[in-house]
Amino acid sequence: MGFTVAEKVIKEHLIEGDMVPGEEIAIRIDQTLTQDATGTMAYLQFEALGIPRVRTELSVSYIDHNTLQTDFRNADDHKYLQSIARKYGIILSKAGNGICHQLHLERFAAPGKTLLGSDSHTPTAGGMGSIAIGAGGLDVAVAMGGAPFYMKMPKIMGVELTGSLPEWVSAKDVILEVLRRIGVKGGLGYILEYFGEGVKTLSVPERATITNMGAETGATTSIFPADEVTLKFLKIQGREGVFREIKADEDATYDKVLHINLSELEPLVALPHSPGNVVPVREVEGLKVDQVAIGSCTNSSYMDLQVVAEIFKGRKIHDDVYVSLSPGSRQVMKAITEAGYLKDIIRAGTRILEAACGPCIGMGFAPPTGGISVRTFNRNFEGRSGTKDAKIYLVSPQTAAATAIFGVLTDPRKLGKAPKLSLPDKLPILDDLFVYPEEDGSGVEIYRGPNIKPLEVRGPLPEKLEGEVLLKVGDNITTDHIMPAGAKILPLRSNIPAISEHVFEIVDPTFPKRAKEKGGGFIVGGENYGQGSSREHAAIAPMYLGVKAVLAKSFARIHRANLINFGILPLIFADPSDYDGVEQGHKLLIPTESLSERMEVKNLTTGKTIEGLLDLSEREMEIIKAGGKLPYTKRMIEEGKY
Ligand code: MIC
Ligand code: SF4
Repeated sequence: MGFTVAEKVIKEHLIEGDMVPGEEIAIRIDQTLTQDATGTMAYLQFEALGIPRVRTELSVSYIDHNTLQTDFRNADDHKYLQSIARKYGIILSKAGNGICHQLHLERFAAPGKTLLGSDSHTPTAGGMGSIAIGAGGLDVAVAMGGAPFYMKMPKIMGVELTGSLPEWVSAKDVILEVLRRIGVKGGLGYILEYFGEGVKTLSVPERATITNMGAETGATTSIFPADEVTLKFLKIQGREGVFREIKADEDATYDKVLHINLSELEPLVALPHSPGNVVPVREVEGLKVDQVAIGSCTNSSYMDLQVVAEIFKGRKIHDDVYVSLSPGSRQVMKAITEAGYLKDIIRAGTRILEAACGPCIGMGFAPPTGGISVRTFNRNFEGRSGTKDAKIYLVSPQTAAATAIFGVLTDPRKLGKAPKLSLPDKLPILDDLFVYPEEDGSGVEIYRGPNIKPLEVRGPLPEKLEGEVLLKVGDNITTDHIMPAGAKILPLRSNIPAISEHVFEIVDPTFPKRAKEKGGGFIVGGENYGQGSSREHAAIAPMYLGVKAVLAKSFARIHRANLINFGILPLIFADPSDYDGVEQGHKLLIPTESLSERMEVKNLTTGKTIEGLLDLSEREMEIIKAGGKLPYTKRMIEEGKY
């Protein structure tokens, strides 16, 4: 039987286990990436492992999430990251260089490589034919130390593309269509692999838009084949040397197949507050908007900005609308400048922001009270924009630009003939904001500002877990709910005691105080608990507040791994209807002398005992018993197993 593209790359990197869906496998990691907001913690953990130098082929530390430097804390973190990179053999991408995923695609991603990144949109590099997976910072730290990455072998969902995109319809609409069909949980346990005649009609950056936002389906990653289109993009980047063709075998089979005829697609929009809430733009056309934000790792490549410029040419942004643009990288910025597009964007009235994540992570450009913001981004979770009651609509650059002109949500097909878009034969290569490490970093002093606090580690698992249900929440709780980001909270990413004061802030601001008063306790959640960002702070800060277990109907992949990594039990209701019988304030007792697949959860308030499933591999059980992955990995290193 033949192999799919994903299976081929996994097979080449397989270290342990069988490639049977659902079984635990370990793969070798060639490349890692971190970004500043998850990176400080990842590198503190890497330091704690005591390894003198990274053992990957390539590790890059990007500074792109928090670049505001509103005070010493953020600037200190950047200096810390730079000193770490010099010492341990990591390439540093300085603030202002661009967004990690866009830069990695341009300068480092390669067909057939494995990439582990401490950011959930790491699958962007799947557009290049890499197996690129998002994970918590600790998993990335361990991979930098040369250890394999463990995961359950995913099933493969083939997405067959036929036809070609009509005018005004873009790659963003393709991934919105996938989300419309399978929703924010539909990719759980899968790799989305694109195949079919339509694939060759999409450039690498367009493919990357699709694999990037595949994260919103809950998929482990998404991947495209590496073909002549990939080679063309690599040539533009002066990197054709890393090309190799990777195509699925003729007789490859998929566990499930979605068919999408590109020719039948139309402009789509994800309505608040979920990327899975997708409808055609024409159904909500006419909605008055306050803001349009263009950029993010989903839509800030050359062609995305080219189309915005073409639409803005000779036009003016509507008086009632503010428009921002955060370019994906300096390469893109320079290219649109040289092509003359930037002047059309500026003349129309756009506010040009830095090449960074910016408004996507709530770093400025927050909408007004109750505001409507139309964005080319990938997430529209409640409160993420910085304004709790704002409503965010996710669209393509085409729809965003048309909306900016008319001041109301607009189907871009209204604009008449669409401009022709294409990648130029050459893009400017600007590698000068990458700082390369010292040959021998042993003498480099690590810079540590006063905001960097020591790591918090949980001790070994006690014989029983006892306490109150501190909070009960519903389905699809995101890590933005658990551990919000934004300009106020991001500077605290290297200071767990301080950041823990903001846990669940937008759900229940009394949570941290109550958790501390009660000496910790439990959280009860619904389906897909912890979807979204990879931020391990959504596990570390609750751990710091004494959270012992989360009892939910189901978990999102990265957050589940983060809970285990920090010694918090992820329990699944064996009978989902038991969710209704556990309320906030109930006292629970979970005997933990021995861990097994089925755990007793005694509700001391109601007197009822229910069952919680502990769906952990043996290795994960050991991690929980050790009190988390850091003590576990240290032990493995001491025993010479890594
Ligand atoms: C996001 O898009 O939610 C982030 C901010 O990039 C996160 C990482 C973080 O919280 O630092 C992600 O996607 O993992
Ligand atoms: Fe940055 Fe937004 Fe992309 Fe996250 S989704 S990496 S915050 S641009």
